[in-house]
Amino acid sequence: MLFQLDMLWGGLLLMVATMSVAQQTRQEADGDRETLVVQHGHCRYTFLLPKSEPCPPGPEPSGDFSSFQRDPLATPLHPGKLPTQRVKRLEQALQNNTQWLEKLERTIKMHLRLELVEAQQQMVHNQTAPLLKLDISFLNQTTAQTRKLTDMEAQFLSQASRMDTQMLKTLLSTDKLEKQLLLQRQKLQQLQGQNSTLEARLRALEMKQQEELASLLSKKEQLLNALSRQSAALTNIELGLQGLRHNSSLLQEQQHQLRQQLVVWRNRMQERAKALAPAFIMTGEQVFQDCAEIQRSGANASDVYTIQVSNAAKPRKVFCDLQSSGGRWTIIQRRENGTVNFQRNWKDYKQGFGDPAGEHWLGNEVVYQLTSRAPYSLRVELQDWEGHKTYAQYEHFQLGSEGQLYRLSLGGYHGSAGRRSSMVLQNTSFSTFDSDNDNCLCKCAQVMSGGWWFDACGLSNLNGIYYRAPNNKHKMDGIRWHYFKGPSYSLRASRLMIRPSGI
Ligand SMILES: [Ca+2]
Repeated sequence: MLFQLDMLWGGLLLMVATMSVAQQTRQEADGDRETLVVQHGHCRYTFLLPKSEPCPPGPEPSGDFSSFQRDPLATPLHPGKLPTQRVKRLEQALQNNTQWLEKLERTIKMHLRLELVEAQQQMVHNQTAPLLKLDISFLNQTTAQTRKLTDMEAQFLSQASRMDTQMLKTLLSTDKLEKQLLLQRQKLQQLQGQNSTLEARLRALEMKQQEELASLLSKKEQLLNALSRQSAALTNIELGLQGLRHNSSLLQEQQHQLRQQLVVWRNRMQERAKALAPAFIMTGEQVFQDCAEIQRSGANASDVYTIQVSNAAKPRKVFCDLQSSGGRWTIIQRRENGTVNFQRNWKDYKQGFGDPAGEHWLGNEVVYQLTSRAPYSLRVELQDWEGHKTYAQYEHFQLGSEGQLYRLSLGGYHGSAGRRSSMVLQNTSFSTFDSDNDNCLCKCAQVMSGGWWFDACGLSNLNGIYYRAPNNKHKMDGIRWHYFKGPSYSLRASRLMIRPSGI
């Protein structure tokens, strides 16, 4: 019981404390109840309390708790029963107050909870904005960092891709080099094999050469012995020759005397031949094929004679040189003063033109007939404007027929007019300005003038234009012989003459 009283007083003290905290309190009386309104912050609390009745006089309690010792539900107490009734009322009042306090406590707790929730919400609201700002800032920083990382990753991937490509190329090149190395090794092995074979052959050759060298050395000793013997013999021969030279000088003197006698006899014979020459022509008893036959018949004077080639229709007058270089020459061409025009057509060169006693061309047809019946030699005599003379001689000379375009065939060249022939030796056809048979796309006879055995267009042309000194130089269409005076020097005189070979 005393415990319940303590609790009641505690609850009242709590209520008083609560009420003291309240900012505003209002009391209203309604019948046997009292309405108590408490303003706490924004909240207002209304309490319905039983109306208190006047308490019987008694000892006044001490302290400041007089207002809380009143029992609002107290009823008038009968004498004798006053303590018991009062206790019951107090117990009832306590019970009611206890219930009320519990209700009040629940209400307060509920409101406190609501306020707490609101306060938490407010706190959350107040703190959410800065947090959101922080989040956004952090998010922006994170995004920037993420971008940087993405860029770095892209760069890294790009570099990695490049390195992969380079590595792939390196691997390919390495593979290629390995293959080449393998091939080179195989070739090297083959070469080593060949080298060993060659070395073996070389050794065999060295052995053979050593044997031959030994043999040659022995032969050399034999030859040296023979040479010493021959040297001794030569010494004896030289001694004998010294004796013979004395006799030879005597013989030379006798030979010189004989030559002088021969010259005297030759001059006499020439004088006689000149005296008898008309008789050869006039008598007509003998027919001569060429000048060689004329000379063989006794004529010795170089002059114009008549010949009758076996296949020719009529006799021809020719100039015979019966004195130069053994004589017996039939002249077939002569240039000496430019009095005859050599710019002729094919027919003229075929039949011949000019005077046999002067400048003339004997004719391709008669030369063909002569050289086709017997082997002939050709001699070319040349003279420049400085007085130098030279010659070129061919031991074999023959012309083809007209059907063969008077094709030239030469051989056995020798002479002083150059170390090489200025005429093409074989298969060169004759050309004139109206018959182009040379080996040039051009027409050499028109470019070089005259008729000749042009090649393309060759190193000679003795039928070119006659140029007198000093206008004879730098002339491509003059009388040329390359290996005598060069390609553009026009000569002063020329002769072509033939005779049977073997004389
Ligand atoms: Ca031509």
